[in-house]
Amino acid sequence: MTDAASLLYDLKGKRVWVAGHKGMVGSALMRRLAEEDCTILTVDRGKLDLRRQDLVECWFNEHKPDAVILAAAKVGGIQANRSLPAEFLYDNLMIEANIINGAYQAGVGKLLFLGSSCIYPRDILVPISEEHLLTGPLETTNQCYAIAKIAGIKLCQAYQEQYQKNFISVMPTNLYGPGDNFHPEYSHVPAALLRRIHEAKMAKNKSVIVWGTGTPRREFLHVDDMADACVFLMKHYSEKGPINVGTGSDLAIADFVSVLQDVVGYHCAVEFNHEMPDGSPRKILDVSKINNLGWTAKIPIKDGLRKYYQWFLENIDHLRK
Ligand code: GFB
Repeated sequence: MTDAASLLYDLKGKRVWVAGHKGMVGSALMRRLAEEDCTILTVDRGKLDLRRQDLVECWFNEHKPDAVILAAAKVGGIQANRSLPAEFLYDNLMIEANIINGAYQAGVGKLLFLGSSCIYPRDILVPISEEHLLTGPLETTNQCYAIAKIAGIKLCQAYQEQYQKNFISVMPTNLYGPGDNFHPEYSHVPAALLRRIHEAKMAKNKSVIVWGTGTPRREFLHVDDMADACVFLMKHYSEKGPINVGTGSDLAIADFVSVLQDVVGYHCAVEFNHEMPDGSPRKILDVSKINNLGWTAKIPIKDGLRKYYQWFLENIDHLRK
């Protein structure tokens, strides 16, 4: 990592709460923060329901974190977003409102809120830069999730402006990696297709089903790169507006399938199911802002997907799904 930017927040000796430490991003943050000289705080979902304001406030009072990384969220792929809009809106609004306001009340010095690239308008020129927030209509399949995440960004911004709190928001592109959810319908596309191609290989099937037309393009970032970016931004970013994190390149879903077939070592025919949605046609992020601060993604997609498949095989008996 290049530390070209000046150090704005020192993690050394700090008590850092990783909210959502068992999720894919949260567990990558746990691995990455273990390299920093800080104390990591966590709490299990069974012990603290983040949707309950009173419980979240008590937790802050008792544990007194210096810093918070808000990686807890209700997340899922295109079909989960379409099927569960109430949970995607309600759970995410409650979690972020409770934690961001709780952090303000408890005098937390730094907070990083994780958003998503789906906050940006659907039909916008790519690569999408941070200024495009709220300049056009959202993609309908994940509108509720996007609105919740936009509310979180605005909440961080409002506490910055009104109370000079160092609360920042970070927008990752599509992520994949260890700890991903492999639910056959509700997962994101990397997990869904990795699993389906692997199962086709095991069953020696002649074809594999891929949703939509295969033409939408997506940018995929390994979650270890994402965790590294979060730690970098905790230290070096303190602006009011969101900052994008991605690789700077994307590929069509049809091409992504070929790469996954290489990785799994099984090339069969691909059947596109046009009944299923395509979602956003293209949403590659403009990552010049974070690149100019001195951070770039390091894990090439093929290497990342090979590691991902290896992890999948090693954990096949206890995957989240
Ligand atoms: O990761 P994903 O579900 O969500 O990817 P989004 C959806 C794209 O992959 C669509 C295609 O173009 C799908 O048609 N696809 C092909 C598949 N086969 C499959 C499959 O088996 N499963 C899935 N899930 N997709 C998400 C948002 O949008 O982006 C989230 O819904 C979040 O809320 C995430 O913001 C970053 O990329 O469309």
